[in-house]
Amino acid sequence: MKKIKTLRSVFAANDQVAYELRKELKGKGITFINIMGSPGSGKTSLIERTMDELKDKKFAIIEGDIETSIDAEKLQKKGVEIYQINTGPFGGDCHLEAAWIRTAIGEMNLEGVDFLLVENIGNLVCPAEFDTGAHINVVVLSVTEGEDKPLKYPLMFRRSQILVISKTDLLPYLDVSLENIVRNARKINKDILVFPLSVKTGEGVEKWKNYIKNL
Ligand SMILES: Nc1nc2c(ncn2[C@@H]2O[C@H](COP(=O)(O)OP(=O)(O)OP(=O)(O)O)[C@@H](O)[C@H]2O)c(=O)[nH]1
Ligand SMILES: [Mg+2]
Repeated sequence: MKKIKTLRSVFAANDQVAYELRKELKGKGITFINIMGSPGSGKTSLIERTMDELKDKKFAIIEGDIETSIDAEKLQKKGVEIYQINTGPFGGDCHLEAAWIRTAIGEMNLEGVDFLLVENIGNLVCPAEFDTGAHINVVVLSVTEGEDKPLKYPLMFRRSQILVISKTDLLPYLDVSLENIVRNARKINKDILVFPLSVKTGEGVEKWKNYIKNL
């Protein structure tokens, strides 16, 4: 019987593009950070704050959304090179793929850029399934999402090197402990680096900023 091609080949093709992209950007001295997390977890707010904190670094941004360019328009006000990928017209995929990033950067001016930040589509599952070509994967989990999310959505935490626990200013109003979120995340990925922070109060931002600055 003729072998039936499976989804494995789709991932293999994506992985090849991702591998080449990672190498190409490294050669240009650009660090590519893929920022993932649920809708509303605080990805755009983190990007905004990171750019505000590191004014001596040059950023380029790719915004992934199913519909609208609301986030891109917000970030564009900072005078940064920005590219919008909307998946809505192509079936509304809930993730970004390496080939789409490659197309985007082919149309962007990355001259002198230190960091390419990609805001992936708001989703705690699908974006983790596809290697975008990033050097670093970050998952942003807000405290309001609850302690159990690393256990319920493990792939995201397995694929991410960094966990940003956002909105820590809201902890006093919730039955959620930071320690339990970290413990659950480390059950899935014992090496994950954790940055609890609030862009509202600035708590924890200095540590995050220094980490990014020294990449
Ligand atoms: N209290 C508090 N609110 C925050 C913080 N960070 C973000 N928010 C709020 O959370 C909401 C969602 O933030 P966004 O940055 O838009 O979240 P997002 O992950 O980019 O959302 P999508 O792009 O729709 O997936 C906004 O109302 C922010 O003002 C924080 O540290 N503290
Ligand atoms: Mg956003």
